[in-house]
Amino acid sequence: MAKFFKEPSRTFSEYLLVPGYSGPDCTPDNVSLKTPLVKFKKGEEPALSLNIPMVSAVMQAVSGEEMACALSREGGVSFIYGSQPIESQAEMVRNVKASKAGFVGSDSNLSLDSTLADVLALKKKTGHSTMAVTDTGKRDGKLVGLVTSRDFRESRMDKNTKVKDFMTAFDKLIVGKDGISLSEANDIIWEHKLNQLPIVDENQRLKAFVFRKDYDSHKENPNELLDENKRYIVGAGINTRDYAQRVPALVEAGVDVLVIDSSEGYSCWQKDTIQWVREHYGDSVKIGAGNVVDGDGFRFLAEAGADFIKVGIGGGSICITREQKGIGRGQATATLDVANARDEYFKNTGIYIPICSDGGIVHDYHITLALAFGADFVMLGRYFARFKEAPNKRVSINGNYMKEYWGEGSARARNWQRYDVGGEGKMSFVEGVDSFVPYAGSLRDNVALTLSKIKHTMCNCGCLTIPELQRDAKVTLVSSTSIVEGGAHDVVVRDENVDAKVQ
Ligand code: RVP
Repeated sequence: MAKFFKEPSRTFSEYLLVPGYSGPDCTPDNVSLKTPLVKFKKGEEPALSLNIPMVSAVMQAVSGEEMACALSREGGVSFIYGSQPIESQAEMVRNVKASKAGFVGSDSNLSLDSTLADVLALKKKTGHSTMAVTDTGKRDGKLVGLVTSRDFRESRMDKNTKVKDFMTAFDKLIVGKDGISLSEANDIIWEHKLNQLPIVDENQRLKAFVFRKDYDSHKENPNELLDENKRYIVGAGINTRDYAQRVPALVEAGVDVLVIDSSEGYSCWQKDTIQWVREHYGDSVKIGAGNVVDGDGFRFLAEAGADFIKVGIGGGSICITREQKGIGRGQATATLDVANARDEYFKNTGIYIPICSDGGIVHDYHITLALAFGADFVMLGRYFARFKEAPNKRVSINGNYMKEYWGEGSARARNWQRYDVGGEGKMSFVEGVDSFVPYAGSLRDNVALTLSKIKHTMCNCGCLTIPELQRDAKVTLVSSTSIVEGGAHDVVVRDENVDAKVQ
């Protein structure tokens, strides 16, 4: 007879936190959101930790280089999507590692023969008004000039004017030498009243820019997650097919942590992949695995040697796996079950394996609930896809800005390796949709607001750290009627339409 779970599986919206005692020290400023990213032995420190419990999803629409830098700056980690050729994924990792905190790789590049029309198109695409002119038109070419909005008058100039005729040429530029420190670069910026300083090597090849505004924000980023060389920490997704080629390329590019990206991870292929990594790199390469939704799946991947384990099947906002295949489990129940298995494993072995609740976070408080249910951090797709740093396109629909957001199992991404069950390597049916999400602006502003809510909730619960929340949180199931009670109810909420009728 099949095994039946006694309780229905539930999702985060069905729960609330019940406050605990808050003492005088229980203030948001005193809350630490530091959390382990990879496994560690009792009494030891993990080799990698996060300063905030958030990572961005292994998705084409979410985790590119700009997202990776922006999130690491705030204390989290992006996992660069693996559903692309090995070389381009490794290049993205290399670019993130090349953009030291405060030093930014040039994403807007022109050649001498580009035209004003090209300048305007590029500005529209990237939103940036500083453009490098290089001999190759690429980010690492020899720097021959710079174009900023001060160099042209759109209304007065012919769109076919060549960049070489209106750029500021190299000999008129003030540049920094490759290898200078951020504070030296900042001194030059201040001394010469610049908005940006191009950094070039001894062959005049462009290495990076330092922007005045970035220097200011760098100083304001106490949570920044950097390696020992002050470079951003970055992750990457891999699959269980081409790991023998992909992993070496990513490691060579400088990746800090890998994750096997799969919708269902309780499989021999994940074990083989982890084994291969251990045989070739020992413990020096960190690798997460998943996704699982119960203790059996957790124990299997723990024994296989995973450094962290992801939880969640079918809860993603763009995911239709449950409808298509009838597999999955409510995200709250899955997280709780796996967290219990993790705690049991820790008791028996002295090894703590962090777990990540992946998918289905709709409201900020769901993150706090996921942590209270035992997650060490959460992975988010929809949340980050809304931001300007995501690699997806911004479009205007009915006068509102939206961002495109599509699942890895959609016909658009065609990431069949994520849904691989062996056999022929192809996509048999879709498990994800193509959609839009409202554009929400910068990652920095939104993450700050989310963290502020998490910290306030933790204070209400009397908890100053994530382990305290995991240990002391009091959680209550809510009835559907009390969910209604939680929103504004029995009042007419003012909006423009109502206000217009008020005399
Ligand atoms: P969400 O944050 O709710 O948008 O969910 C993101 C998660 O959904 C991803 O981290 C991944 O686990 C899952 N996903 C990605 N693509 C698909 C799909 O096409 N079904 N699902």
